[in-house]
Amino acid sequence: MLKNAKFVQDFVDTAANMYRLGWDERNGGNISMLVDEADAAPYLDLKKVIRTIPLGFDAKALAGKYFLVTGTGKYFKNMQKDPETNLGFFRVSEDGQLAELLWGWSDGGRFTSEIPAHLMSHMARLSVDPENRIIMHTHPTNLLAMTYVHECTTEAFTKTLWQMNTESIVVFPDGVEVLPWMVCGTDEIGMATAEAIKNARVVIWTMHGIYGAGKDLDEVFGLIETVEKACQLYMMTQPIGRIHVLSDDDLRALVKRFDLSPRKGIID
Ligand code: 2HA
Ligand code: ZN
Repeated sequence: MLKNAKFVQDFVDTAANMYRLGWDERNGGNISMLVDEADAAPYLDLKKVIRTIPLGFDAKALAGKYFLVTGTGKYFKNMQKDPETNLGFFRVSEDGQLAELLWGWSDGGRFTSEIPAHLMSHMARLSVDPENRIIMHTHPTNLLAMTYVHECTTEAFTKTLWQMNTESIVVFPDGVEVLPWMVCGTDEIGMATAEAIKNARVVIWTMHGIYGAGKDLDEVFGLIETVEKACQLYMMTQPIGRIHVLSDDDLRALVKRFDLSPRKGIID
């Protein structure tokens, strides 16, 4: 049974933590994980396709690759209890048009409505980081709140988050890309996200949520957690008024201490 595989256990544990933090109300959020064939093979007959589901766009660059993905309409709250209904494991068909379902969505379900943004972001990240395995989308509360009160540009948002917490520039020296509000679940937002995620491992969807990318679940969860912490500090201090934030000199000292290559155009 695939649900006994460590990568499935880690996946549902991560989803449970995200739910616990209040990031994934109702069916909010979705995760996709690129899985090595060798990690799944001991648990599953990879020749046995349960059914095929049209992807709705061309994913030829991912042909033959395996993904574990959350289902559309499914709740993070229920993931641990019932992975086989809430998750699906599929291979992208040779022509890049279909998901070949090998396990999961046992109630007849299908992948998240955000599948274009997920698979297009996998393609984009793999082109700049061959180690990338995870794309994670969620709705952290303070991050969303901040998009209502802060200027929503990549430069302004990145600068503020770096100023709000010492950890920020260390954990995301590539900054955060910020997209304007767009209708979710479309190829258009998928393409915009994929384009942006080439420049940074974090993409913010104004008045909606965040996308994170990286090599494993802990890394991406930790990345989003750190962004959300900076947003929380911003929102907590906003009504009271700040008497200081990290200065450009402070940020430059962190760059030196941790030997970082920070995103250009923010502190110089
Ligand atoms: O449905 O978060 O963006 C889950 C979502 C859509
Ligand atoms: Zn969402």
